[in-house]
Amino acid sequence: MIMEEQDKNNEIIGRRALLKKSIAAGTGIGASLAGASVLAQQKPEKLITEIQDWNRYLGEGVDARPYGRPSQFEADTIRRDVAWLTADPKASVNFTPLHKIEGIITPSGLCFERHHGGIAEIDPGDHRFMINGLVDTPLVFTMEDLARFPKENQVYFLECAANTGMEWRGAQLNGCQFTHGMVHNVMYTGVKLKHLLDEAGLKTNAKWLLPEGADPSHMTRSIPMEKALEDCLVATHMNGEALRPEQGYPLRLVVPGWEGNMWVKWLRRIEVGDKPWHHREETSKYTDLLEDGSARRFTWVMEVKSVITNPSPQAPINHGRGQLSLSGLAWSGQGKIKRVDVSIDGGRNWTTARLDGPSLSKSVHRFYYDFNWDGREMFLQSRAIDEFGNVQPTKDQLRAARGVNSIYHNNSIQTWHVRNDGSIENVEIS
Ligand SMILES: Nc1nc2c(c(=O)[nH]1)N[C@H]1C(S)=C(S)[C@@H](COP(=O)(O)O)O[C@H]1N2
Ligand SMILES: [Mo]
Repeated sequence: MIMEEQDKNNEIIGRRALLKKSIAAGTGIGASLAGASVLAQQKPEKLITEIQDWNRYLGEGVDARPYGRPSQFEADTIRRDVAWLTADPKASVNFTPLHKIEGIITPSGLCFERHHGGIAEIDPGDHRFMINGLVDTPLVFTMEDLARFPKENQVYFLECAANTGMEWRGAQLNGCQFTHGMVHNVMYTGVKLKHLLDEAGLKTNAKWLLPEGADPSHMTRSIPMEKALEDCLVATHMNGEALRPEQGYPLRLVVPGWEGNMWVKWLRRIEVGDKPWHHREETSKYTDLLEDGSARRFTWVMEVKSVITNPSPQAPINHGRGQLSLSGLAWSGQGKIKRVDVSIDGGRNWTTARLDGPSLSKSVHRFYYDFNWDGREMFLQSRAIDEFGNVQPTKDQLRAARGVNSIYHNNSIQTWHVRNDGSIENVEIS
């Protein structure tokens, strides 16, 4: 079945060796055995027979990395931007390298960033958080005041409503980092917004909130009171340490399952009112223009979605045919993911993928599909279904409902075209 295969150390193993290998391992799956080679059949090579530098000389001591950093060999695992997307990096976005990460938690240094006025650099001692408007007692909190309230820990995804927005009219960006990388998933530590609102005392006509950022963009969004009382957090920590400056240090609003724009960073004030404010970020932006000229507004929930992260255009198949571990992410702003299906033939046939890792509400889920690739071209797709039965739509279904004017809320099924040589391209099929 396989003529030649390259192993990890770039040694060529002939057909005979491979056949023997599978017999020795006793798997009965023939040449599809993946990954390892039998030591006894390995040609002597330096990496095996000689002591290497890292095995011989003392390494750096505990004083070398007071704050840890990734291995120098992971220099490619970084956030990246798309130069032509925006005019200035201070009002721009970069993307999470989804094809380079595993599990469900996004490392803090890899979380995509979206700023409208650059990163505010705030000394927590100078930060004040206020609640005013339709409350019994307008309040000002220091960071120390906030630290006295009961805390909780929750893992949530944050997805920008514009994630995948460049793909509405056709396949455009070549890599899941760029098509789907405006999402991150971290563990937040924070105080329930409800506790703070209770402290101020809500008036009976208090129906809406307007959180505001301390950055030069003065980001504001109207949030209905039911959501604020249900599960919103005022967070100080992500992944166990203080929020990173780019994620809103020292204080950010967490609005689980809802579009990223509402998760106000550098949170300085919440005004309580009786109706929505209709500010810029919920009228001219983050509103979906339909074909008939009308607009969907207040489209808060991020609907069920998934993407195959490996293999994908930035992570082609380098090991040839045979055993393949396909992997991806799925999420729903409504709750948990119940099932993910994978297709290798562009949606004709579907197989249920294996969900792995914690299944948490409004968090990303990790899925795997382990199979034997016969070396033929593939059209890879994934389709997520959440616990309420919501099914991720095809691109055609989404366009039939919403047209092509929008950039927000594209949760449609993504297709990767895998060629015989393992290279991969972002395509669309209808
Ligand atoms: N104060 C403030 N909050 C903000 C923004 C901003 O520019 N200023 N950007 C919003 C947008 S559009 C998104 S998608 C998320 C991005 O969060 P992140 O930078 O942690 O990825 O923050 C939101 N909160
Ligand atoms: Mo956003």
